[in-house]
Amino acid sequence: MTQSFNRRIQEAAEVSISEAEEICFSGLLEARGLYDDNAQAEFLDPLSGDFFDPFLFNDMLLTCEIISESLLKQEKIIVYGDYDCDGLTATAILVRLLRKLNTGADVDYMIPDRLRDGYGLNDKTVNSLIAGQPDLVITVDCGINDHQEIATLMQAGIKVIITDHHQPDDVKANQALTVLNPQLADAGYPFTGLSGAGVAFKLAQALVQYLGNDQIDLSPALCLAAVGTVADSMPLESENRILVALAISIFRQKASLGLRLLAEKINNSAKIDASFFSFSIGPRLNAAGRMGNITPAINLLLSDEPEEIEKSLTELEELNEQRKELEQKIFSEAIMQIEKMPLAEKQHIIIIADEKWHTGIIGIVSSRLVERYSVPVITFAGSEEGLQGSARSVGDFDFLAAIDSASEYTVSYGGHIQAAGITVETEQYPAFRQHMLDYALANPIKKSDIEEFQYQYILPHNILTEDFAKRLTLLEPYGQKNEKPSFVLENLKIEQWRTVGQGKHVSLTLRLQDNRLVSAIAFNAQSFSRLFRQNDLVNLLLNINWQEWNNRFSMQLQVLDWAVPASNNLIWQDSARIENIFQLDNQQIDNLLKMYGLDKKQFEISNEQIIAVTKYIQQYASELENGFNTTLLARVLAREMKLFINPFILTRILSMLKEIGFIESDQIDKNNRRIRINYHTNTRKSIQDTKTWRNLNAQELMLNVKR
Ligand SMILES: [Mn+2]
Repeated sequence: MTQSFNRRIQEAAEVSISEAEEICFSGLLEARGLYDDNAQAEFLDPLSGDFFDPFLFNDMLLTCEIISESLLKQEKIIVYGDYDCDGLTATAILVRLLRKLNTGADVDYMIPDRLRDGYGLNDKTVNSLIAGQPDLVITVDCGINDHQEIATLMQAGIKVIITDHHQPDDVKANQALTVLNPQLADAGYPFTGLSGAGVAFKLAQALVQYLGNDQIDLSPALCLAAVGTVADSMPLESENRILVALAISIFRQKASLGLRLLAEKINNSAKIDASFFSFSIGPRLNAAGRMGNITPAINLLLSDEPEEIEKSLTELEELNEQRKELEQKIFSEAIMQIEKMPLAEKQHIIIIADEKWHTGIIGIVSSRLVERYSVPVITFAGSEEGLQGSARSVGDFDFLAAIDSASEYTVSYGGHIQAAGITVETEQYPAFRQHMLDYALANPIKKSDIEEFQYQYILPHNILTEDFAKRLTLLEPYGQKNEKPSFVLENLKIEQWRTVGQGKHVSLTLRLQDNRLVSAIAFNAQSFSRLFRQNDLVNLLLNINWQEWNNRFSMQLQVLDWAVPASNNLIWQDSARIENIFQLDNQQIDNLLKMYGLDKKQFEISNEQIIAVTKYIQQYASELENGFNTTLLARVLAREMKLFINPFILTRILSMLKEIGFIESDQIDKNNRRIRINYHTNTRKSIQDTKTWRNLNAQELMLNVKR
């Protein structure tokens, strides 16, 4: 998709700016699978889109009949939810509506405790449900695979309705009266991407219609459903796109008072968008469940009393602070563990455990570790059954398949390719860990950032205008299946740069090929300042944002990644090719010299170079351990150590240092590798005893190294 986009963009270079922008923009729509004009128009105007009829669910009519009868008979109804953001908002949607209908029915809810009960129904929660003697239980965001528990409830004379959006394992085993789940093959519903809160919202729509209760405003329910949808990472396409876009447009006015006050407290002037739901509201609501005290979160969503809401807000903020502190503590302890590990135990997967860690936090810690180390991670904490782990993947690594292969060591596990939960007995942990290390070694992740980089949209400089930035906002709200587009701009000249935010970020002024100046920000870009200097050319991967500041909108470029543009020196430009030929020719340089007319001097290695590389590795050991681009490192060395060096020479020196046991090293992909100083070897060979030295010396490439 991107390749054809880039081809079209090259054609666009021949036409006027407005035509080029047109081609570019429709390319972005096509990349979203939107080809014909109607589909594109619908996508660009989600606010006038229509919801699907909720009665398309085969079970919807019967569900409404059962609930309506229960309401009329003033029965006791319990909504059984979940402790995460989706489950909480789903619970709130139904409880609020059923109470609002005000038939005298006793409407209550129950949410399992994340730390004590875990997700869904189990013996314990079923017993306390039965003890409450309800007439009707409606599950939200859970229940689809709890066959035994549902059967027990039904045998106890309790009517059960399941609403859920998780993948069903065995439809026939289900004994509930009705099931609303868009994932069921015979659900009858045209869109499978609803969240738990989305399904609850469809039920709310249907009930209001069924009861002929038009005066009930479903806007608060819509906003709750949107928060649940985004927080649960559901695809923002089809009905979800309409739902989220609508909710964003009315949120500050029509969301329930609790949500509105929460948003105000977080940031009174923040732009309400999908990322506000996922990064600001979601984590705060989730903090309650993680810390084992769901009350303030659900009260916040259910209440319309300002005082009660204020109290819940304060408690929720406290829980969120506690969560953050605990997260930081576990995260730094995890890093300390990882730093001490030998490279082999962390280069393809990281598995760490501490019985003292908190099971409510390990999921976030795993995610942060994935971000830092770019490998799949499982973080384990102590639990009743031994160790409970949370797995987060990266690239194409399939966690479910990985854990499947180690199932003999587990008590239980579940989840999907990207994220999974695992429980193992403490005695089985070492075997489980070793199995997973072996598995990851045999099935390494294929995706690398650098390869990704090549598959982004390459944007001609003249299209980068405020108009274009503004137009891109039509693609919002961004989220799953509708990611914010990132663009590559090639050969930008660094006119000026300075560090901001206590040296953590870099603010750049860049000159475009048409001579205009634009500014960009690179967050957490400490290494950028060592890699580039004023007047350097750079290729940047960036987001084009249209941002409001003091009631004024402007274009803001956010740098996501950078690379050195191709130069005309082959050793620098295509070090991977040089390397390839060198290896194919049995590590002889004759062919290279002949084929490309290169100068032999460029391949000669001196003592000074070896010493400089060694010093540099010692100084920046921890950084290099996380991976680096060989070409970039060669350039840094050349500049900082004031030294002639290139990627070829650097690679040879690294080989020698590996062969004498000074470093361990592995290749991430053709341009990137990781190295680690090997502090444990005390029987080091001398450089001259290495295979690499002997080979290069035989070709008269080793200079002034004393024998
Ligand atoms: Mn959910």
